[in-house]
Amino acid sequence: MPAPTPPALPLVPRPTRAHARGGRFTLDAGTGVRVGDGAEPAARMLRELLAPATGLPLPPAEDGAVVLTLDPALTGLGDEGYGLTVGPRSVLLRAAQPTGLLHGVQTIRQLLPSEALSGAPRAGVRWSLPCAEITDVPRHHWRGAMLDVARHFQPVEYLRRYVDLLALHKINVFHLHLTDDQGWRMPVPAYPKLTEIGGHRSRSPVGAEGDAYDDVPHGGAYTRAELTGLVAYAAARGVTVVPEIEMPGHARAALAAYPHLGNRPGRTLDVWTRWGVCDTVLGVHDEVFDFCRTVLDEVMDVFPSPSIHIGGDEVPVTEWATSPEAAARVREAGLEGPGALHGWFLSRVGAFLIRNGRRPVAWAETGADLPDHFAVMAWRDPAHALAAARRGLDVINADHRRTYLDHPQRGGAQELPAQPGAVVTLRDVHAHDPVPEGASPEAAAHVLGAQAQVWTEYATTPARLEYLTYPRLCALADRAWSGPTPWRDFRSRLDRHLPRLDALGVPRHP
Ligand code: TNX
Repeated sequence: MPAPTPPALPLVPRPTRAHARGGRFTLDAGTGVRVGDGAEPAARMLRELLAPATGLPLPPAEDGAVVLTLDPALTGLGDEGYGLTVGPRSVLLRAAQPTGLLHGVQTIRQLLPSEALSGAPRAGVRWSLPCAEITDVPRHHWRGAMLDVARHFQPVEYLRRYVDLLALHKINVFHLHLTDDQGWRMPVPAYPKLTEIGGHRSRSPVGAEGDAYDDVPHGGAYTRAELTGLVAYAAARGVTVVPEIEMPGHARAALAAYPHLGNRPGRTLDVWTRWGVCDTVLGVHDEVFDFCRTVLDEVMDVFPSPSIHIGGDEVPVTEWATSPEAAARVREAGLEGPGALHGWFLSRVGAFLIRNGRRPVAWAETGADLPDHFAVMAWRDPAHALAAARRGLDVINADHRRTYLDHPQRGGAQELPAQPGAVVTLRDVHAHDPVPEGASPEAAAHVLGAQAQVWTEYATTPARLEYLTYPRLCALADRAWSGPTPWRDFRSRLDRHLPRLDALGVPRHP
């Protein structure tokens, strides 16, 4: 009789290679962890993640049945890969780099009964995992999720939970959209009014028509200590926080605080109370670049991320086209017209970041007006990602039709308020190939990965954010870590993953 096919391992994202073996390994009060050099952070994370539900102490022990080791010679595993062998009497987790161990710990967690993810003690559960042999290396290095805390502010405690959920899915970039027309959330000591004034708006639109308001003031800002704490918290979970400061557009909150940075001397502005694209943009005079450098110095001080996002999207030239100062700048820089100030502005600020050892990232179309050292976050059209990669720019594929989780996940009145516009289904997200169709191997090598976006015009609370984020982010994580997986395979793994989200109390979309 042929041996029964072992059940597929219900992991999200799907590992590169995984074989279930017969039998199970059980963790109990006596299980110890043998912790190799450099594996302490992973051991700590394993203990912290499992303690609330299981109460297991998992103490360090020389003869522990759970073994965590770092071996830099395992170069095939790269910076983030890991190997996991679960036998009836031992669990062996190996990686070349510490981040690989962290990802492996998330896999161990997913292999346990879903109750293991609960935040409260669960009695009467046998904490066992199936025997298996797994080798797992991510397909893409940038597996991101962007959260917009400018349109609706969320406290830092919530951002930590958001990071926890990203780490569960091996998402390694948390892109924090810190500023926009409707709010500035990061303190900069040299410009205190950015948060004092720019951190508050008098009201917000209600409904999608844009002509009704709630008359409820909205505001908030982080402290520097909260942000540095978040960076450390995320790093301990294998997640890099990539900050974004929007310029030269989506900057109305900054202009409300410091009107002299704009294009109309003497004008005062409010922090914007509408959604959409705002005509008011930063000016192009020298003080503006002093401001950008000072802000970005503080940003680099708080965020060690190799990449710094400087916005760049949706910049109307209305004001530049009629500003004498902008006209003078166009002449002096030998530009074709005010439209060329966009690329000129971003190149200048980008060059400053590069001099400081960071890589500028921008929401851009083809990147045609950006110098080579930029990474492009392509969002508007799939053709843009291809054009940018062909030009030799690094690309993060954030195609709005596949990755904008602020859009509803299905049509119909049963949905919570979401961005008006196209529906982005779970299947759309799962079908999102970070590598654009038609890319040569050279162009494909410039695709860093994919990212999901949660803009928050309509996502006012953590519950709404999570309803929009899950389970669609599971699909993005699968695609970005594993590459293409058959839809039905993904669906069946997801069905067994949803109880984990439920155990974590995620108010996900059904
Ligand atoms: C476009 S995509 C924007 C955001 C909005 C979003 C709504 C991009 C870089 N800009 O300002 O929040 O659409 O879906």
